Amino acid sequence: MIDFKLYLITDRNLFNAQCSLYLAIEDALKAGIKVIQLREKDLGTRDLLNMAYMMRDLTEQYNARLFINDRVDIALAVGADGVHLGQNSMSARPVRKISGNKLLIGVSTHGIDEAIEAEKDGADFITLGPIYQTPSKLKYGNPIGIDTLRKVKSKVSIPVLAIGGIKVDKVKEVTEVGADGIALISAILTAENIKETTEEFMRLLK
Ligand code: TZP
Repeated sequence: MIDFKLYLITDRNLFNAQCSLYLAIEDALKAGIKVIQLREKDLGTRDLLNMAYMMRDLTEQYNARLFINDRVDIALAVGADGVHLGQNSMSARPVRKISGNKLLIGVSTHGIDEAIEAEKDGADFITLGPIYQTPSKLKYGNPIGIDTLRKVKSKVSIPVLAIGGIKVDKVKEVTEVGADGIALISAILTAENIKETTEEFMRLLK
């Protein structure tokens, strides 16, 4: 069951040292965030596995869920709660076959067709975006806008989390067109006060 509305995604490259990422994540957990996605695409398998164990320990301490981006094997190895699949990952159907009911499955989507496809494949929820301009447009593509979010919401029944350029002042706009929650990186991880910013997002999403 998807009972979270705020999905925080890691990016250790925003920090000078890896330990700063853990401290940042811990601040967000202290504020009460209930799910973290480990997404470190440029790491080799062994390093990613080690990070996944550390994140599993940390999230467990705060009774929060852990998702692993793309890597079903690592998600299963560390006892994560879920896996988050990109458009180049294995699709949800074979992942379900491998993982049975051990993992929740999130899928990154960028438009209506991908959203419908992800639902058909058996995803538990999707992220949809980038809704707004993100810090790295090259990496995440052009913004798809609020209208696409509205249309996707009318086409799929699994939860849709809006992603991409979401700051505190955008929460109202995306939830008004039906977003079930939001997913983000920089608004929390680069905040001056991570705990207070996380609390503010949680309050707005209540
Ligand atoms: N997928 C679509 S946009 C995005 C991802 C992973 C990046 C979101 O980062 P931010 O900093 O919250 O805009």
